Amino acid sequence: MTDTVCFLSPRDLGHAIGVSESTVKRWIDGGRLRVMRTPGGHRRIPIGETIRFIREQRCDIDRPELLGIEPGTVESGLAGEALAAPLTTALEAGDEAQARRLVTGAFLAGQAVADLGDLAIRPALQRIGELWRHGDDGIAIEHHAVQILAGVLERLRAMLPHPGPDAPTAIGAGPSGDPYHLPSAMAALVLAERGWRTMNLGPDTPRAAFLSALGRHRPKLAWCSVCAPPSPGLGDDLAVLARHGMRIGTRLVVGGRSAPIPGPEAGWHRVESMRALGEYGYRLASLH
Ligand code: B12
Repeated sequence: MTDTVCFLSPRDLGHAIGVSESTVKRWIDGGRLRVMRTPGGHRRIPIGETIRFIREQRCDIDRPELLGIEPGTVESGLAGEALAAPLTTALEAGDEAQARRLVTGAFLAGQAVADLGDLAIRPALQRIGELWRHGDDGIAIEHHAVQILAGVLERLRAMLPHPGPDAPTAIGAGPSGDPYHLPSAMAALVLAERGWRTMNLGPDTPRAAFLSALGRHRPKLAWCSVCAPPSPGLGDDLAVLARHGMRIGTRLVVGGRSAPIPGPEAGWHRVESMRALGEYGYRLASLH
């Protein structure tokens, strides 16, 4: 997998995507691919940069193993809503490898992480969520599906380019008492894909811990993912986070199935989907 491949030579990238070494060198010298140089002056392409280029240019991948990608990943050609049904089947069967291949294949084909979340992962889990009513089996399948997808998201993250030194920072979490792991992890990934340096504090994060992370890192953006039925203290928590954010220059956005509607003085924005978060993040990152 990609964690074993960190850099590629122009020759290996050429082989991986079916072009000549000199074509890759031309792309590098023309600034289309960023590289590091070895002490001997040879060009080496970081894997995150390689994947970025492949996704943006919609390159065919002839030799996935050269990129550390497992065989079968790039063949499904499914994206968006079309991915939801096979993904559901893979998750119901507990077929981790197939779930990984499907999601990673769509990602490599250029599908935005936000669309993977809104159009494929969300509906697949919606269907899985119907199963818990059918007893222990359903609950086991649901728990396993979350574990599988958490691993898949982790893998996608490892395929993104490292944020540059000037990348803005975003920090986020699920509020106290909210156990949902995937939505906040997905928000982090969506923003990372848009060039943010992200820090996901995860589910069930106490307000004081969230505040402390904001104070320490002074991010440009904070997200809160509210998926469990809102606790009585949630309104207060969001107000305190938003006020603190305003003092230190952090914008707070709130999303998720149970996100409340903000009042006129709330000081935070509600964002409806991962796609909208990606767009918001993109706009905010380009403001100086
Ligand atoms: C996995 C899961 C669990 C797991 C979570 C495990 C974990 N560690 O994450 C566990 C087992 C803990 C669990 C528990 C319960 N669950 Co549950 N769960 C689910 C399930 C199957 C998937 C949720 C999920 O992760 N979805 C994937 C994410 C990515 O999708 P999403 O949450 O829809 O988020 C999308 C948007 O909301 C948005 N978004 C989310 N966050 C953010 C943040 C920002 C900033 C932005 C911009 C956007 C955004 O983008 C996402 C992608 O489109 C749902 C089914 C469903 N329909 O969603 C049920 C579901 C939510 N659970 C439900 C229930 C009833 C429960 C329990 C009460 C069950 C019980 N009897 O114990 C408990 C309550 C827990 C609690 N404290 O509230 C019901 C809720 C019904 C309702 N009307 O509220 C659902 C809908 C299942 C069902 N069909 O009935 N659950």
